[in-house]
Order: sequence, then C-alpha cells, then structure tokens
Amino acid sequence: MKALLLVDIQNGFCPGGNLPVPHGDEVVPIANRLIESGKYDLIVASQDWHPPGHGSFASSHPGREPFELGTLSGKPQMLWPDHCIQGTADAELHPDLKTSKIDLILQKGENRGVDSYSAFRDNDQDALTGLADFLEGQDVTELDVCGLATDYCVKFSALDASEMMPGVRVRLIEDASRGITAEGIATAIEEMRARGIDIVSSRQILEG
Ligand code: VGL
Ligand code: ZN
Repeated sequence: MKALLLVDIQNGFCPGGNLPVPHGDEVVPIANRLIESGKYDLIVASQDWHPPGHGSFASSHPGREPFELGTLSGKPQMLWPDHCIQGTADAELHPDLKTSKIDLILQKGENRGVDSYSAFRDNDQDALTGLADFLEGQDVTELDVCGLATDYCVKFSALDASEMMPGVRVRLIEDASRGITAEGIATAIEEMRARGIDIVSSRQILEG
C-alpha cells in the first residue's frame, strides 16, 4: 500500500495566517494533483490543533517574543505566535485543498505542556498519535510526505516515519513542501537524506 501524508496544510501556515510560511499556499495545487493522481491507496492529513494558551506560544511566556528560543516543561522550545487554535479559521485546512479524498485527518498539539511537530508523536517522543500503528495496520510500505513546514512539522514527521516504521520506504516531496527559513530547509533536507529518506519531486511521482 502506498500512502501520502499531507502535513499541516492549514490557513495558519499560509500567507494571511498567524504563522505564515513563505509561499505556503503554493503547495495546495501540487497537493491537489497528488491527491487526484490515483497513485495513492491511502491519504492522511495532519492538522496542528492547539488549545488557547498552548505552551509553545510566546504569549504564554510573559516578556518573551515570538521566534525567541524559550523553554517548555524544562526543554528548549521555539516560541511561536499564537497559531492554529482549535476551532478557529486559522486552524482549518486550506479551503482549496481537495479534502474529500483524504481518508484520515489527524489532529496534534493538543497538550499544552509539550509541542508536537511530528504527526506521529509529541516532541518529547512520549505520547503517540497512533498514526504509525494505523499505517502499519493498513500494510503501508511506501509513505510520501509533504506540506508545511519543511523545517519543522514535515521534517519531524518524515524522520519519525522512517524511525518508527522501519519497513516503510519514506520520501519527501520537496516541491510540495515549503519551509520557514532557507537555512532551515537546507538543513532539514540534509537531515532527512542522512536518515535514508529520498527527496523527490511531484513531477517524478505524477509522471512515474
Ligand atoms: C509547525 C511551528 C509550530 C509546522 C507547527 O506545522 O511546521 N511549525 N507549529
Ligand atoms: Zn504549532
């Protein structure tokens, strides 16, 4: 079984959102082509889904500003603007994303005391979302990952997929992803490559 994981293609990470990823909305038409390609047996989307006052928000740390490094539950934590608050438009998947063919929408980041970049488990690698068991239960052997942001949630999702499901071939669809900083994207791609994740383009998939 071949699966596609669409990471956090939400209003909050697109221009006009609360934590906009530069050109984040450009992944939407590419994701739609992948969704409609018929190349995937299973399509999963993750959704960053924070309660108000989440510990990753700078606003929860008096005197601190977004994009400063702080701490959360004793561990280093990038402090973010308030974003993707449960039930708000910011947290909704992008309105142009073709969601009718998505088999599972998985929400993450609900625990105030820990951030959850990965769609598989929280950042302290403690609580699992159940996605690895779900994919393995569906006999997934190939997983393609794309979305927002390459240097955070996409990277950690791909790394966890490869670590937690050793039998699954994991690939990053680079042009169907956008990141927060150019340097972060370059480092993330090197980290993924070093861990055996293939970097591919949507064209390779659609023409293959
Ligand atoms: C993300 C920062 C904070 C992401 C989520 O989806 O990459 N980044 N929360
Ligand atoms: Zn978040």
